[in-house]
Amino acid sequence: MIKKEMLDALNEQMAKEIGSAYLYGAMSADFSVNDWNGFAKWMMSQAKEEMSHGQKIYEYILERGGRPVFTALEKPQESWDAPKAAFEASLKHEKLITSSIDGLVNLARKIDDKATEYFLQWFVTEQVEEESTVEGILAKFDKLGDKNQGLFLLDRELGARE
Ligand code: OFO
Repeated sequence: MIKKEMLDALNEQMAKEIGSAYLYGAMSADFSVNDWNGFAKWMMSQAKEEMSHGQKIYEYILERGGRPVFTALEKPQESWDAPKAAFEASLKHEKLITSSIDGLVNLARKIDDKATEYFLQWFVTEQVEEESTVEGILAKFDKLGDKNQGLFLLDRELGARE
């Protein structure tokens, strides 16, 4: 059975992953109401992915004989000044999530919970990918400068995400 300290930390992380889904859902809504339908689709896919991250932790907790606990989530911001600002906020958020995952790995090591340390490796790798994807998108925004036509093309490109 998993130790309480680790269980509590995993439950907190589950809330953070679902909180990421909340944030990206709010970004998707903001894009939609501003007619950036490609960005909206991309962000909604991201929100769904975050829900699946929460689900992974949920299942792991159950597997280890613990109880997944759903806590209240903070209301996310509702609107952003421009599409790029939302992606910048997303990168900032992912960096926080990365340090949160790193903290969990450190805790698993400290209490010698090898199973959880191994379980968390998937998240460590995933965070590298998450940060790099958003950094790549931001690099494209930078290349556009203030050219509106480019922004429409980027909106279309991101809208191709499944
Ligand atoms: Fe779950 O990777 Fe983003 O937050």
